[in-house]
Order: sequence, then structure tokens, then C-alpha cells
Amino acid sequence: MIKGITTIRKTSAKELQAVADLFDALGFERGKGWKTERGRGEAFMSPVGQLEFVEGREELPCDLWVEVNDLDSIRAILNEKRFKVTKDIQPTKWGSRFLIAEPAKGVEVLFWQKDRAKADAVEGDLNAAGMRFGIVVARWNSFITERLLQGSLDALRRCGCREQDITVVRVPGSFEVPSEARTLAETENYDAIITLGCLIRGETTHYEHIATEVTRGIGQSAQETGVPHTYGVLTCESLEQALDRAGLKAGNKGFEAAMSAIEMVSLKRKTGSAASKQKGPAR
Ligand code: RBF
Repeated sequence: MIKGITTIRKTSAKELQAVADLFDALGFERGKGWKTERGRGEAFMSPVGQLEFVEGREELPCDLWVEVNDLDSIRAILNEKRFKVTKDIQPTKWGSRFLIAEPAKGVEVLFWQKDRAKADAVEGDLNAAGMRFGIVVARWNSFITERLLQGSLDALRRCGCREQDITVVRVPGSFEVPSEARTLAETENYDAIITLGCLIRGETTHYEHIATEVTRGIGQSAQETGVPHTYGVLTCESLEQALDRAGLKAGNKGFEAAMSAIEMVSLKRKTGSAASKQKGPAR
């Protein structure tokens, strides 16, 4: 059975460091690296991989291609971290845009993004630079909720949020999440609130009542304060199910709640009133 695709590039030690710096800066997930007396390898993962062979007259300006969903943010990071860009953002003949970065001499990486179907809707972006977030996390079932928290922090960091713009608050259990979420939202110091908790049916009497109350309270706080709140409270049948939803990366609901929070802040800035746009990030 096929498990994954690895493309291997031979580099010098200096080039390896430069490429690793670039990929770290862009938020790539690290894979399993290795080191022996014969050499060193650094691995970088991506959610999707593909191996493509091309024939014909199409020109291929690079042999390492990374598809992204926000090319402009990649350009901004390259600029900020002073990586060399040898070809700036330009259109392809096949409905996409690309740029080429050269982190070390002769080592080029092409980043590309598919053109969206002509804007049929306004959507938020996933650039969290300058946004401030409050995360409310329940201690009950901390074995699970701490994983959700790690997922949220991971998502915020990858999207460019600074450490000092994230406040984590712990509360005893999920029941206390809504009131603390509202307390944070009312300070007006946060662009969005991320709520994390874990209710397990097997261990919680009146499970439905608590789950309903927590959900209602978080929704109400969002509506009444006007600050986007996202929902990362797991309501599970069993510990096993909770573990599945608190897995690493893609399967982590804390990660997803944080990504949704970033998107909602961006969306609110695009679709909100002129006054709320002018306000910009909370300080
Ligand atoms: N809090 C959770 O976040 N998840 C739970 O599964 C959970 N189960 C509970 C079961 C019982 C019987 C009780 C009394 C509380 C439970 N809590 C749970 C804690 C609850 O959210 C709250 O923190 C406490 O009830 C204190 O108000």
C-alpha cells in the first residue's frame, strides 16, 4: 500500500540550513530528521503530496513546487524575513499565480496558488499577523484539552500570530468556559475568543444539559459582545472518540477552532462597518 511521497534533494550544509530556515519561517510541519556520520537530513511535511510528470512544451521554471492557499501572505513573510525572491508574483497561463524564492544560491522553491473562481463570495484570510486571541480552556479532561490547546497554539503560530498576542486562560470545566469567554470578550482586548473543552457522555451525568448550556453560552457571548468566538468543545461518546478528535494537526479540533477564529477576524474586518474596520487589531 502506498503511504506517502518523499522527494529528496542533495544540498550543502549551508544550503540545507537556508532551506530549513525558509520552510520553518513559512510554518511547514517538521518531519522526522536524521543525522549520522555520513550526513544529515531534515524533513518537511505537507498535508498533501503529489508526484507529477510533465511532457510537452510547457516550461517548468523550478523543480520544487509548493502549493499554498495565500500566496500574498507567503510573499509578505519572505519579505519580512529577507529571503531572496527571484521571480515575484506573476500569473501562469493556466489560471494560477506563482513566485520563486531562492533561500540559498542555486536552490529555488516555487510557491503557487490557484486562482479562485471569480469572487462569488467574500471570505476571510488566514493571516493572523497583528491579531490578538484569548483562548479559554477547561481543565476537566485535561489529558484531552491540553492537546486541543497545543493544536490551537500551533495553528495561531503557523498563521503568523505573535506569542505576546495570545492569552491562555484555564477554567475548572466546560461549564465555566462561556462565562470566562464573555469576560475576555468584554475587555475588548481580543479580536476573537477560542473556546476549548471536553465533555464525555460516559463520565458526565446530565451530559446533554451541560453540553447544551455550554454551547448556548458561548454562542450568546459571541452574539452579545460582537467578538467572534469559535467552538472547540468536544462532546464525545467515549474517551476514544475524544482522543481521535484531539489528534495531532488536521484531526485536532483545537487547531480547527483556531483557524476558524483567524478566518472570522479577517472576515469581520472585510464585511464589518467602517468603524469596526478602522479600529483594526485590539491593542
Ligand atoms: N467538565 C468537563 O469539561 N467535562 C466533563 O466531562 C465534565 N463532567 C462532569 C461530571 C460531573 C458529575 C460533574 C459534577 C462535573 C463535570 N464537569 C465536567 C465539570 C463542570 O464542567 C464544572 O466545571 C463543575 O461542575 C463545576 O461547576
